[in-house]
Amino acid sequence: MRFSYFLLFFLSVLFSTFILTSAETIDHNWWQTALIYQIYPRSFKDSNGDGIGDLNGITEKLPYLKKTGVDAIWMSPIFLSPMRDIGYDITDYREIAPEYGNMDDFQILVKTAKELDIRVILDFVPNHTSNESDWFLRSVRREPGYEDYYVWADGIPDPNMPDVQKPPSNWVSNFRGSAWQYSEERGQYYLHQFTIGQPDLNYREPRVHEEIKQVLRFWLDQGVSGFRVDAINMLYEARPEDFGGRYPDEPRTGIPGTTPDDYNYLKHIYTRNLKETYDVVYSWRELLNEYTKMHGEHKLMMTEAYADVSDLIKYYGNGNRDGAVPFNFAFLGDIHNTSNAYDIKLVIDKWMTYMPSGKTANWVNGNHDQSRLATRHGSDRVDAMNMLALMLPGIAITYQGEELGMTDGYVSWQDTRDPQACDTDPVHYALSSRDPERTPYHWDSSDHAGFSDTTGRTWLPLADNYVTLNLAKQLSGRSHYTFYKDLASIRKKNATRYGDLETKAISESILVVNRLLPGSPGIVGIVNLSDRDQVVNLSSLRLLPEKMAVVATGVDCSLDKGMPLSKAYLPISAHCAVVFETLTNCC
Ligand SMILES: *[C@@H]1O[C@H](CO)[C@@H](O)[C@H](O)[C@H]1NC(C)=O
Ligand SMILES: *[C@@H]1O[C@H](CO)[C@@H](O)[C@H](O)[C@H]1NC(C)=O
Ligand SMILES: *[C@@H]1O[C@H](CO)[C@@H](O)[C@H](O)[C@H]1NC(C)=O
Ligand SMILES: *[C@@H]1O[C@H](CO)[C@@H](O)[C@H](O)[C@H]1NC(C)=O
Ligand SMILES: CC(=O)N[C@H]1CO[C@H](CO)[C@@H](O)[C@@H]1O
Ligand SMILES: CC(=O)N[C@H]1CO[C@H](CO)[C@@H](O)[C@@H]1O
Repeated sequence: MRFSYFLLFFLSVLFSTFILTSAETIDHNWWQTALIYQIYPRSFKDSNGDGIGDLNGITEKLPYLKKTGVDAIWMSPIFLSPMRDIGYDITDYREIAPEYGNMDDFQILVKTAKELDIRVILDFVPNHTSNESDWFLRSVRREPGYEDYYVWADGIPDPNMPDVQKPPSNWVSNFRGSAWQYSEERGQYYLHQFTIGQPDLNYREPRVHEEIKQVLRFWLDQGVSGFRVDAINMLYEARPEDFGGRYPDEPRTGIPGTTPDDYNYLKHIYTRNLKETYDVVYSWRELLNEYTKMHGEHKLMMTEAYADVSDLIKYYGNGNRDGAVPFNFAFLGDIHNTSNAYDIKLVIDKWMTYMPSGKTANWVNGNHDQSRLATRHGSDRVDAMNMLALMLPGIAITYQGEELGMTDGYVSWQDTRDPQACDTDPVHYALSSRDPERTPYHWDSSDHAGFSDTTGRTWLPLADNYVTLNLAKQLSGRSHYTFYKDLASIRKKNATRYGDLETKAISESILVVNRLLPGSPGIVGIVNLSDRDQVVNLSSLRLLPEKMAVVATGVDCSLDKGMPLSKAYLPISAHCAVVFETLTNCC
C-alpha cells in the first residue's frame, strides 16, 4: 500500500517534469501574428511543362517565399479530383491529384518547408465529395454502413402528374438549378449545394464524422500545421424530422430579377449557418489539440464562411470550447474603390469590436474566389490595402500575386474552366467567372511568364500584362513587392506583433494605423487615398514619440526610406502608403 503511494508520487513528479519540459518547447503562438500566403497550386509554378502548376513547383519557390517573409503557406486543394470544380470536388481525401504530383513530392515539400521554418496548411473541403468518390458509389448501392453517408431523400409526388416525382424541396444549388439530383440506381434524390458532381456529405451520420476525423489525422501525421476549412457554414441542413417528415422549402428573397433557378432567389435559412456547425468545429479543434504536444506546435484551423460578423465570431469558441479562426472577409466585401478613410476605419473597428477578447484577428485581402486587389480597388490602392492587412494585429493572409498587384486576366468563353461560369452562357459567363483571378503567377517576362516552359498552352491563359507586371521587375527599386517585403519585415517587430492598435481617420482620405508598445519604438502606417498631396500633423497622438523615420514606402510615395521627420509635419503624396518607426521608445 505504502509502496504504491510512493510509486504514485514518483510517477506524478516524473509526469509533471515531462509536461514542464515539453511546455517549453511547444510553439503555441507562431500563428497569432503569422503572414500566411495562399497558393493556388494549379497557377503557381509548373515544374514539368504540362501547363499546370504542381507541388514540385511550389517546393522550388519556397526559398523565395521565405525571403519575402512568409510564415506559412496554405494550398488550395491538391487532392485527387475529377476537377469539375478545380479540386473542390474530391474523390479521395488521402490521395494527391496526379497532375500536382504524388505523396513523395508532398513529403519533400513539407520537409523543405520545415527546414525553412515555413508551416504548411492544407485546404480541407468537408461539405461534399466528388460523385466519383468510393464513399458515394457505395452509398448509391446502399452498401451496409454507407447508406446514410450522403443526404438522400425521396421525391415528392406531383398531384397533377402521378408518375412524376418532384425534388424533396425547393432548395437551389450555388451553381443554379435544383440542389437535388435524382439517382436512378438508388431511386432517391441526393443533395448537392454545389455542382451535380459534388454530393453533400451527411454530418448527421456519426460514421461520416469519424471518417472525416481520420482524414484530419492522416494529414496531421504527415506534419501539416493546420487546415483551412472550406465553406464551413453549409455542413448542415434542417432535419425533416423537425418539419413533418420532409425537407422544408426555403422562403423567397424577393430580389428583383431572380428566377427560381438562381441561388439568390431563396433565403437560405435551412441550409446555412445551422448551430450544429459550431459543435463540429469545436470537436475538430479538440482533435487538433491532441497533436500540439506531440508535434511541439499549435495546429491552426481557419474557417471559411460568408456570413454576418455575429455568426462568424461564434467559430472562435463559445466560452467552454475553443474553436477556429474565422476568416475575416470584410476587406473583400465591405471595402470598395470608393471607400474613404472613415469607411475603412469602421470596417477595421467592427471586427475588433465583435471579436471576443483574447482571440486573434485576421485580415484577408484576396483569394481564388475574388477579383484581384488591383482590379477591385485600382492599382493605386494596392499598397494601401497590403499595408493595412500587414500592419493590423493578428494574422495577415495574402493570395498569390497580390504582393505584385497582379490584375485579373482576360479569359475567353472558350478558355473558361470555372464551373460557376461554364454553367451560364457565352454572353454572361464573365459575371460569374472566377478564372480571371486564377490566371498563372507572373514570375518574369519570359514565355508563359516563367510559370511554365510548356510548348503547348497553360491551363488558363496568362494575363497579358505579365511582360511589364512581374516579380523579376519588382525585385528591386520602388515596387509593390519591395514595399510588401518591407512590411513583412516590419511585421516582425514587437510593436507590430504585440502593440496596442489605434486607427484614426484624420480626414476623408488620410487613414492612420498606430501600433504602440511600451518599451519599443512605435510603428505608424499612413495612407493617403486621394490624388492630392497633403501634410499630416499627428500631434494629437500624444503617446506617439515626436521623431520618426521612414521604414517602408509604397510606389506612389515621394518620401525615401531612412528620412527623419517630425510627427507634426508629415508630407504624404497622393495615393502614398508609408510606414514610420519612431526614433525613441514609446510611451
Ligand atoms: C458525376 O456527375 C457528373 C456531372 O457533374 C456526371 O457527368 C457523371 O456521370 C457523374 N459520375 C458518376 C460516377 O455518377
Ligand atoms: C471601381 O469599382 C467599380 C465596380 O467594381 C468598377 O466598375 C470601377 O472600374 C472601379 N474603378 C477603379 C478606378 O478601379
Ligand atoms: C520583443 O519582445 C520579446 C518578448 O517580450 C523580448 O524578449 C525581446 O527582447 C523584444 N525585442 C525587442 C527588440 O525589444
Ligand atoms: C500640429 O498640430 C498642433 C496642435 O495639434 C499644433 O500646435 C502645431 O503647430 C501643428 N504643427 C504644424 C507643423 O502644423
Ligand atoms: C463546404 C464546402 O465544401 N464548400 C465548398 C463546397 O464546395 C464548393 C464547390 O466545391 C466550394 O466552392 C465551396 O467552397
Ligand atoms: C494626398 C492628399 O493628401 N491628398 C489628399 C490627401 O488627403 C487629404 C485629405 O482629404 C486631401 O485633402 C488631400 O488633398
